[in-house]
Formats: sequence, structure tokens, C-alpha cells
Amino acid sequence: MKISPLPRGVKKVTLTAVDSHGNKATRQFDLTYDKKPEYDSLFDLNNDGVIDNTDVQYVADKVAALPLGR
Ligand SMILES: [Ca+2]
Repeated sequence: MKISPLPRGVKKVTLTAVDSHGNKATRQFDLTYDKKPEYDSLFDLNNDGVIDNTDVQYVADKVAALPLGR
């Protein structure tokens, strides 16, 4: 996700996961965009030294596993 065209500041991020049956789970969180992102091991969920789609997919899978309506 490229956010560099956006003005800096707090952004609301919405993540929606959809399973093969069409069930959806959505979560929102705030993201502060204030400078070029730096590597943060907190978000490197598979500890490979890169924050990429694999880490995002891990979070999406966790969100999709949550009961709907929470
Ligand atoms: Ca990673």
C-alpha cells in the first residue's frame, strides 16, 4: 500500500478480510503518517527482516478467524 501521495497526519485504516464463503470481518485502526516508514520489528511478524505482504496476510488471516460481529 503506497501512502506517500497522502498528506501527512493521522489516517484511518480499514482492513476487511473475506473468506471463501463471502463472510467478512472488518477492523479499523489509526495510522500516523509523519515520515518515511522505518523498519519496525514489531510488524515483521515472520521475522524475515522485511515488512511485506506476508506480514499483512498474517494479520488478515487472524482478523478473518475472529468471530463475526465483534
Ligand atoms: Ca516479514
